[in-house]
Amino acid sequence: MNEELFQKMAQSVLDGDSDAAIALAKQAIEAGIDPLEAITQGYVNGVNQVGQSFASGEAFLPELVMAGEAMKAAVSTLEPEMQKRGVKRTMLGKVVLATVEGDIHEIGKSLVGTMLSASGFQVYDLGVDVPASKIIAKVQEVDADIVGLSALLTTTMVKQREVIIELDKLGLRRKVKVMVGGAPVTRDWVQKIEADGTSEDAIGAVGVAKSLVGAA
Ligand code: B1M
Repeated sequence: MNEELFQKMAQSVLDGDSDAAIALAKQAIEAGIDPLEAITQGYVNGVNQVGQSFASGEAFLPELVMAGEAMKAAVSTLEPEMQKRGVKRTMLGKVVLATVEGDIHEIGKSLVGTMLSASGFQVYDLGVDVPASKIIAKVQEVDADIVGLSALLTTTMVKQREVIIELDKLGLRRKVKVMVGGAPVTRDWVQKIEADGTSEDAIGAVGVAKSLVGAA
């Protein structure tokens, strides 16, 4: 039964139908389905298919935009339920989170933020297309434990390195851990830029963040 709902969720994203995506999200909440499962087994399949069609030239930017909007609408609808289900404990640490400069992909970054905050981290989400200077200013302002940098484009991954270099120049690199993520990020890249951790998904990101603050 859940399978059927998950398929409809993927289809709503493929159709770029935000209303349907929201209605299905509400249906999932009423049925007691884990909201993260709805995202990963439902909507994400739709957005991945659109991404593939876009890469192969079968879909165009408007389809990509509409799929992104539908996905975003679904995640926003499910977000309060994710927060509710999170087991809040003592504050585990402060995380400054952003999608790097030049990159406007926000869905994965926001999902990571929601899961971190539902797990007990205080998250300062600076949004998308955020310059290194703004990220570092926030790290200093709130005395962050972790800075989380999302990048979805091969062309913007370099900005993750830029933040690390800037932190280093200011003598902050030892003080703050850097977690990077996003579809193009590989283990090799993480080693190359000397980041402290990465994860392929939002659940994994919570585990990595916990280990970075010694709470795992
Ligand atoms: Co864009 N886009 N896009 N896009 N888009 C990709 C990334 C792409 C792979 C599509 C493709 O060609 N197959 C491709 C990148 C190619 C590359 O560089 N390798 C691409 C392109 C080319 C572009 C444009 C350049 C298109 C154009 O204009 N010609 C343009 C760039 C704009 C810019 O940023 N400057 C563009 C624009 C857009 C939209 C705005 C239309 C829209 C985003 C809407 C929005 O966010 N509000 C969009 C979308 C939707 C996608 C795809 C289809 C889906 C991304 C997504 O939301 N996935 C994407 C293809 C794909 O990934 N399948 C694609 C769902 C989300 C839950 O997963 O973001 O991967 P994800 O996040 C995961 C993990 O990566 C990880 O956990 C998350 C949750 O599980 N994670 C972290 C992410 N951040 C993390 C941080 C961490 C830890 C884990 O620690 C800090």
